[in-house]
Amino acid sequence: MNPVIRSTGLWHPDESVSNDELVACFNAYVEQFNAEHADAISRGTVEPLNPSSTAFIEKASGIKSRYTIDKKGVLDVNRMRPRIAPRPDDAISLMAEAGLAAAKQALASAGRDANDVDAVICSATSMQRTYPCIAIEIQDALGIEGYGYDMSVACSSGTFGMISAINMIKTGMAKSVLVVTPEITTPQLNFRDRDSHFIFGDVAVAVLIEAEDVAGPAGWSILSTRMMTKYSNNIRSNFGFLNASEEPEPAFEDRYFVQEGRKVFKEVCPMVIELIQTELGKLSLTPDHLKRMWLHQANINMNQMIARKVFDREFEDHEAPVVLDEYANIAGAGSLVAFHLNNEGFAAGEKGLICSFGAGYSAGAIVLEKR
Ligand code: CO8
Repeated sequence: MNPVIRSTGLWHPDESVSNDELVACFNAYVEQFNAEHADAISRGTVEPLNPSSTAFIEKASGIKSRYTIDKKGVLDVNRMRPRIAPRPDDAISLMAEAGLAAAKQALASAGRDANDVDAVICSATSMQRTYPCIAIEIQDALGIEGYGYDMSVACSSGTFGMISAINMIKTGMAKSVLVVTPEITTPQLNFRDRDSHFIFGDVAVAVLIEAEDVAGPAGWSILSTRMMTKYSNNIRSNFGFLNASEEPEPAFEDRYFVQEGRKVFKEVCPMVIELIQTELGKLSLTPDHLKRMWLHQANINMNQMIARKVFDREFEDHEAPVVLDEYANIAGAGSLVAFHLNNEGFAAGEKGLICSFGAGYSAGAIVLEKR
């Protein structure tokens, strides 16, 4: 059966942190650290920390703000990480709550309820816990029969999750699948690291994928899908449940996101350009057949380079829309949030491409046609 993207939904926290606010906190931390270690710094045994700047962040990344689940904790110079209240085991988890809000919006905009959905996939960079699955929690909260499972492929979590759902529909395993990507990234970010403290934000996005013979909003046909991975250590987190048994115990800092940003930039851009060109070639399409590309949202300069090379010309903003100015890097949700917020104005037959890329390395492409 042919799969159709029927609808999407979005959730983000109420609170947003501007670059100026983030930099003020970071620089207060730098001053505090340098004052506390003044003697060691003057002896040359401790390196002084350097301040961050809004101008650098905007130029290097294009990010202007990011949503976070707890602004107060992030901007508390003595804490610099969100504060999450523990919940009892019978309360819904934070990730499920975020995913649920996005899922409800996707279901409402397609006029669906729980009885219409066969399966839930929760696909995100990191899971709040390994079991029971966050997907099963969302399935239960919505009252969906059938099944749910979690999966994770870093920044390609959203597209790989969608492709899994697309294949379920194609093989007849399911008629309607909800893919939910809650990215609660700010607890994984080292807000004391000058190179990366500005990069990530919190969000959740959901996509409803159904068989085309199920009556509903026109939606989007899937012309092709592509998944690729290529091992790289340049974006890494060593966090996991084995940490508890590691001896010596790892430093807390080792458990956060780390990257070689320059190398990522240099290696991922050509990989993604080639992937998009190959995918279009397989469909005998040229880039001019694409009205829009919804790209992963990590860095404005990366997105501009990829779009310029793929279109082989200067392009208009609406041809490769940017949401990272407001949302920052939202990991596996980036290309899908760009799609959710910028998919109006397509006539039947017009085409677009969703493309994710990031840690792994991983990249996923889905070529769409408006029905
Ligand atoms: N303020 C002021 N100056 C700074 C700052 C700062 N905050 N940080 C660095 N600088 C300085 C450096 O010290 C350096 O100075 P100098 O030239 O004197 O040595 C200068 O600025 C340039 O530094 P960089 O070379 O590091 O700067 P870049 O221009 O390369 O920009 C970026 C850095 C923005 C990180 C850029 O390299 C980039 O975006 N690269 C791509 C990264 C990317 O796409 N990563 C994807 C990761 S996301 C992903 O896959 C998901 C992972 C899982 C999610 C986990 C959730 C937490």
